[in-house]
Amino acid sequence: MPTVRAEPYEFVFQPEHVALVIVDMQRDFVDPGGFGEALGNDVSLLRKAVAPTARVLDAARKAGILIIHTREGHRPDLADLPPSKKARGRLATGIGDPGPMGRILVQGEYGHDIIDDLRPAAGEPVVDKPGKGAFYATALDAILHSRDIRQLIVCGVTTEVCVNTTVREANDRGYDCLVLADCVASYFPEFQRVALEMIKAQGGIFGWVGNSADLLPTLAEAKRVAA
Ligand code: C5J
Repeated sequence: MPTVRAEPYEFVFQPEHVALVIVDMQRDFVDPGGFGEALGNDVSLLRKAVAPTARVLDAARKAGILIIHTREGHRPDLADLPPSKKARGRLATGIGDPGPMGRILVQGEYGHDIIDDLRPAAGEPVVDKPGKGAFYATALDAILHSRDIRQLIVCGVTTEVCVNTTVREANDRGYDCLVLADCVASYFPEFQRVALEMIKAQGGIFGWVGNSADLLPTLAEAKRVAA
């Protein structure tokens, strides 16, 4: 079985049971001029994860492994937006309101969609999620079960919010997660560091932390085995 260098110890890679999950690489979080920037965040910190994630996405496609994209957002009628989430932050312009890229975090709006650099290909499931975790109120677990997936390679934003919540949900459901440190990002450098520490602490209490450079040769090898 191929292994990938990771912490707290090497990740044993099972090509036939692995999926790539790219969390919430949406314009409203990542692109200049979106909701994230309107909130005062420096989106260049998030954009650092785009190029390495694009390389992993390309390699995963070539290897033929399952690729899942997620998007945080809500129905246009906001029926799935909890009042608590709407009220949080006391924002003058918040979820559901007209924002710089359309209604903020509303399905079908320009800002809600995935950035051009990581656009899903035909056949790659896109999971729309109303919460921070990708398993809550979605079909993700069913999609993974139907393909006999047991391991997740995780990229996306933000490390301490939707990535961490998704990894914890996955861990409780029995999935092994390898989080790629250079393919996840936070608006807050300290949160990036600590969120990754939390995943790999205590013998990998929530999973493994590696990086794309160590995974890419294994993905290329997986392709050769499958070919
Ligand atoms: C946030 C996310 N940060 N995708 N969403 O609200 O992490």
